[in-house]
Amino acid sequence: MNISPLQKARYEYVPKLPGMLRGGIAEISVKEGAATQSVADQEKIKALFPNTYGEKEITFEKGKNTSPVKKQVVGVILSGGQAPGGHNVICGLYDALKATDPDNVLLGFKGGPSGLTDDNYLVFEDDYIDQFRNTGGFDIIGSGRTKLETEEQFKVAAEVCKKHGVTAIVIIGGDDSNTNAAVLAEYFAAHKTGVQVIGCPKTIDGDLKNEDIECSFGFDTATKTYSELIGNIERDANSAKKYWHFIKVMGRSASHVALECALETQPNICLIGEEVAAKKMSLSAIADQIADSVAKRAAKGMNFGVAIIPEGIVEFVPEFSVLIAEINELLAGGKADAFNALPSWDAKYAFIEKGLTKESMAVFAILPQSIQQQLFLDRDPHGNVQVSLIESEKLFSALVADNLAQRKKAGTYNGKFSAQHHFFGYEGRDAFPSNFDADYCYSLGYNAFMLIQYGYNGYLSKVSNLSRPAEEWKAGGMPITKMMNIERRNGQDKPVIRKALVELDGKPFKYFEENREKWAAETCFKYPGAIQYYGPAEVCDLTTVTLALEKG
Ligand code: FBP
Repeated sequence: MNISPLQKARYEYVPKLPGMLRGGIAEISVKEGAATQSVADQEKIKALFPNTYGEKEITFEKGKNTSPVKKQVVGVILSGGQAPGGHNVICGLYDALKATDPDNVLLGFKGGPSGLTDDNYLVFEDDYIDQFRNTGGFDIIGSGRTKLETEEQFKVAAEVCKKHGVTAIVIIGGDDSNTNAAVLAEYFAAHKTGVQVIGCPKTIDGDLKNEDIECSFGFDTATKTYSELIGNIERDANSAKKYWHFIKVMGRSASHVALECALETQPNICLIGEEVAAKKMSLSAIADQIADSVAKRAAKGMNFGVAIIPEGIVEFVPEFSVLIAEINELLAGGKADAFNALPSWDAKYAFIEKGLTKESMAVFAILPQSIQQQLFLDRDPHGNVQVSLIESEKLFSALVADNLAQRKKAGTYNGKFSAQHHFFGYEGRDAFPSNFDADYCYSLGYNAFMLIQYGYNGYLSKVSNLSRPAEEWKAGGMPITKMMNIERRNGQDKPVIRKALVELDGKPFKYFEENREKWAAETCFKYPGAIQYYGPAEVCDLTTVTLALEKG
C-alpha cells in the first residue's frame, strides 16, 4: 500500500467529541436559547434576511433525541484555501448521518462551490471515506474559490438539490463562504425549497472568529507546523550565529498566524499588520525598528536573529497601499500592454516616474529592484497587483541592510548582517491535523448533522469552550446573521460576516507587546518541535497560545 505508517495509524485515531455529543445519536437533545440580533446594522440585516434573521441560539445536551424522522440527503462543499481537518468535518458529518439512519446519503460536491452548480458530485461510502480519516488536505472532494452569490447560481443550486432530493447543504469555508451560505439559506427559505444550509468555520488565517466562534479550524495545525519550522531555524541561527532569518508566514490579511507563531517561538522580531496600520508606520520606520534589534544584538556579538513577517503586511503600511492603488490605476484599461512593450527596465522606470505622485515615487524608489519589478509583473485576473505574492521577507531584509549601511557610515553600528529568506505557507495548510483540529473538525461535522436533523437553517456549526479538554466542549449552533454587519465592498453596501483582525488590546497581542523588547535584544528562542499525535495529553492536545490566552 502506498501509505505512510503515520497515515495508517491516523486512520485508527478516534476523534474526541464534546461530552454532550457522546453516548449515541439517540441521546442528543436540543435546547433553544434566546433570539439573536446581528452584531450591527440590525434593521438592514433583518430586511435582507426576512426568513432567517433573529433565530435562536442552539445548544445540544444529553437527553432524548426528539428530532423528526426524515430521510436525509446532505450535500457537502469545501470552499476556499485548504485547512487541516477539512476531511474530518466530512467524516463527522458522515458518521452522524449514517448513525441516524444507514439509508441517509452524503453527497460531496467536487472542486468547491461550483460543484453544486455544475452538478458534479460523488456519493460517500465507507471504503472511500475511511481513506481520509484524520488526514490533511481537501483532496477528498477538492476545493475551489468560486463564489455562490448570484440569484442565477442559487436557482441552479435549487434545481440540483431538487434533482437529487437534497435536504441540506453543508458549506465548509471562511467568512466570505459562510456569508454566502447565509444568503443561500435565505434564498432557499424564501423559495420554500425545504433545503437547509449549515456552515462550518474554516481558515488557517484565524480571522473567522467572534464571541461565538472561538477559532476557525486549521489555525491550530498550520501555526504549529510553521512554529516547528521557525523553532528549527531559531536553533540553527543560535548554533551557526551568522544569519538573520526573515520568515514570511501565510495569512492573507490579518496577522493572527504571525502572532501565534511569535508566541510559540519567541523570535527577535514579529511584525503585526494591525499595529503597523494603527501607528501609520512607514516602510522606513519598520526597517528602523528591525535594524535596532540587529544593532543591539550585534553590540553583544550576536550577529544573528529571526524576524517573522506576516504575508499581509504591506497592505497595512499606509504609504504602500497608496502606491499599490496608484500602480493599479497606472496600468488600468489596457495601459499594461504599452508598459510591457517598453524595451528596457530604464524605459519602464521612466514611465513609472512620470505616472506616480511624488509621494508614491519616493516609496517606490526605496524598494529593491526585484520588488519594484514584481509590482509590475504579477497581476491578478482584474489586472491588480497581487500583494500576497510580494516577497516582503526580501523587501524588509533589503531595507534593513540599507539602514544598517547608513548606521555604519555614521559609526553607530559595526556588526555583520547576512540574511536568509523563507516563506512558510502551503506546507502548513495540508499537514495531518493536530489532535485538536482532528477532534474539533470531527465535532463540527457531527454537530452540523445534528443541526440539520433538528431542522435548522442558516446556522454555523458551533463548538466552544475549546481551551478545555474535549469532554467539556459545548456543541450547538448560531444563526449566521448574528455575525453579520454591513460593509462597503466593491462600491456596494453588502451584508458580510465581520472579519476578525488582531485586537491590539487583546490578551495575545498584549502578551507579545510586554515581552518583545526583551526578545528583540536577547536570545529567548523557544523550540516547540513537531506536532505530537501520540503521547501524554499535555503534549498532544495543546491548543494554540492565542486560544489559551483568550479563553484560558
Ligand atoms: P481561505 O481564507 O480560503 O481559508 O484561504 C487562506 C489562504 O491560505 C491565505 O492564507 C493565503 O493568502 C491564500 O489562502 C492563498 O490562496 P491560494 O491557495 O489561492 O494561493
